[in-house]
Amino acid sequence: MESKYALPEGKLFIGGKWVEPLSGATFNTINPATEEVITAIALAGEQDVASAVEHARKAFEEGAWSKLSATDRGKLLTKIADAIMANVDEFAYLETIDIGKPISESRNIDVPFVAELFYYYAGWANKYHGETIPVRGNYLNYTLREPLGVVGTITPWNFPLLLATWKIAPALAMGNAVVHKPSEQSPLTSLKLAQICEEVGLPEGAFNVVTGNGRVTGNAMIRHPGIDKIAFTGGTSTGIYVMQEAAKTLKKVTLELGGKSPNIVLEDADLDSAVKGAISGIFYNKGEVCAAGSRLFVQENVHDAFLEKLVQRGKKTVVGDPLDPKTRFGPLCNRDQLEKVLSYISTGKEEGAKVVLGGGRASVGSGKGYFVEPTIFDDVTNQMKIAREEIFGPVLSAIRFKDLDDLIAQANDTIYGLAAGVWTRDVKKAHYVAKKLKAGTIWINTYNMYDPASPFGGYKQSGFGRELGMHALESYTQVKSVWVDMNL
Ligand code: TXE
Repeated sequence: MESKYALPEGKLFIGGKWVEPLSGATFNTINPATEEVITAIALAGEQDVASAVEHARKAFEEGAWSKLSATDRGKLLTKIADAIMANVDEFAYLETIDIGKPISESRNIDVPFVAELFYYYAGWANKYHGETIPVRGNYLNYTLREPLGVVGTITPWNFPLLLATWKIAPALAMGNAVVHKPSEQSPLTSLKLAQICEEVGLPEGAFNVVTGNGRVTGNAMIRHPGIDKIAFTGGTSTGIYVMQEAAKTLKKVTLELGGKSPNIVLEDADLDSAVKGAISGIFYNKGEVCAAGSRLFVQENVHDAFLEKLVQRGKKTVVGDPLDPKTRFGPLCNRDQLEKVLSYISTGKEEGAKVVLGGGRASVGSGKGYFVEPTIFDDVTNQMKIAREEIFGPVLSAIRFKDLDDLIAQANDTIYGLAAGVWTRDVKKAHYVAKKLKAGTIWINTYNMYDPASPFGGYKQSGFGRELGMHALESYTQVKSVWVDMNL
């Protein structure tokens, strides 16, 4: 471990204990800013996953976890949130060295949001419940809202702890036990969360962490008959595979997948605000954001003026050391991602799009690290590969449109439907476009807004099921209808 912040090296967190993997296997996690090994991480095999599921099942059926009242579960989630904030610097540091996220974002946005989520779902623990229903005849009918059992969470590397918490917090709040697999690219903060759960006295087996890759650990999870639900965030092709495998044991599945979200500038927009929104919509978190506004639609009569302002502002996005508090743009998460993004940039050039900003690798400090320049393409058409496929990096494709009909047709012409932004001063047009777009979240005169209370999820191939807010609770519970004969 390259810092004073020590985690148990090469161990899994199962049944409330730190254990060596039965597989005997480990892998290294790499700092993308320096390309150095941070630490060895356990690679959980099939037996390890089976052991985690067994402990989770026990916690759910008969352990101390199963005996807690909903109110007490909520209190524990509050303690987790408090402990996260008490360790905010350590969490932020771990996230930043693991995936290159600027420390200003880890420290001020991601980790506090994680704590907020635990506070938010702590409040729901004793408030999402059944009802009595006025049925025909002299019968009492009521429903019990019950947890599903063991929930497997499989999460990506772009917002490691945050996206994991979107699942873990509501799952625990509703009384499920969780077996969590973070991405192999970003396991550190999930291990730290396990330490916190241990520290606050979460009953053993309620939360387990099995680190490892998709091929071994992930596969073992989606195939294990003892897991009742898989909550997944990741690439669309992986999501399709997860759903196919989960179908074999009829697991419930929620999928939050990729996107190619339109960020739309109408001719009457406040162009300066729209420029800021377009830049943060694509360069925030280095564009490694499922909801990134990667297709920028600009109405043709303001196109040239807008692009000029956009490029000027884009030039201010300086690539730097993610541990420097002033840095707003760090390295991509891993070498594969770097190569993928560079290859899309080459494709864009070959397709005839015009690079107006960036367009290559960036060099920071020693020259090591997976840095790429913030890149903007102009003269893109919606049919080009760079406008159709999720790049998952800081590459913006600017596309022109004539009028609202043309816009709606182009914006919806994608397999994805995760999010969209609309910039306009015309309130009627704003709501008209919001209604017409096929996407799970619409931002009007803003972008990338999230709150624990507001639902998030996809239309079309961006997945299904809603995370956050009370909508998430539905997918971590099931309803039992109970009938009582009241006839004397
Ligand atoms: O994602 P994966 P990767 C996209 C993005 C990126 C590409 C690949 O375009 O370039 O996906 O990234 C686990 N069974 N997104 O490889 O593979 C894996 O270990 C079970 C978009 O990181 O989808 C990790 O924990 N699990 C996305 C999680 O799935 C498996 C966010 C996500 O990994 C598995 C991330 C398997 N067979 C990537 N294979 C977004 N839009 O939010 C992998 N996993």
